[in-house]
Amino acid sequence: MKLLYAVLVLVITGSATTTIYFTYYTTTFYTADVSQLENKVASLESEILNLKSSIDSNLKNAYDDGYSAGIAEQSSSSDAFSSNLSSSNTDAVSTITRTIGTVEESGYSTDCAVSMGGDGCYTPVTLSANVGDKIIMTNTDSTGVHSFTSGTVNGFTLSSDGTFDTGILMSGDSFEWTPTVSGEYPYYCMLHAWQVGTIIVN
Ligand SMILES: [Cu+2]
Repeated sequence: MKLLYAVLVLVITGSATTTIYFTYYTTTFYTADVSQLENKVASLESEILNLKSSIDSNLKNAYDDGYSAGIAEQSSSSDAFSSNLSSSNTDAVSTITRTIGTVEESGYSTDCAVSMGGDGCYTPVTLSANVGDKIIMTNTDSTGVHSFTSGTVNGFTLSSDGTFDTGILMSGDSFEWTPTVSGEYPYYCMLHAWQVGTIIVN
């Protein structure tokens, strides 16, 4: 009977001890696990926050870069646009350059004069042009000096009208005139009264 009692006590004590130990063990590990998990969650949350902030920052940088690139693109294309615009404007008033020269030795002889049966002492003796054209008058006669003076000659009387006047041009010198009004513009050489020409502006 004593033995049975002792066994019973042993069994109960053992069981209790096991239970207590098991409970302690479980609780300890459970607590440690929870604590570990909590740490892990906190660490993940912090990681997520960092990632979020990094994404925000990258997005902002990308937006800023894109915005700058967009502005640069827009401004370069607007430059291109305005340069196209101005070049097409230039095209619209496209300047045609026309030239008139003086006939070789036209200062020494009246032979070139139309009135003397020649083709004219300026070449071409009659120039057709349009308003806005660039007309370049050049003394192409290597032997003398001449002028292109707008106006008329009556005998030896020179009447300049002031529309244009190159003044005396040495051989090779040029003068540029752009007509702004259509009409017929006679001109002459102030040094050689037989030397006359006409510019017809349409
Ligand atoms: Cu002349």
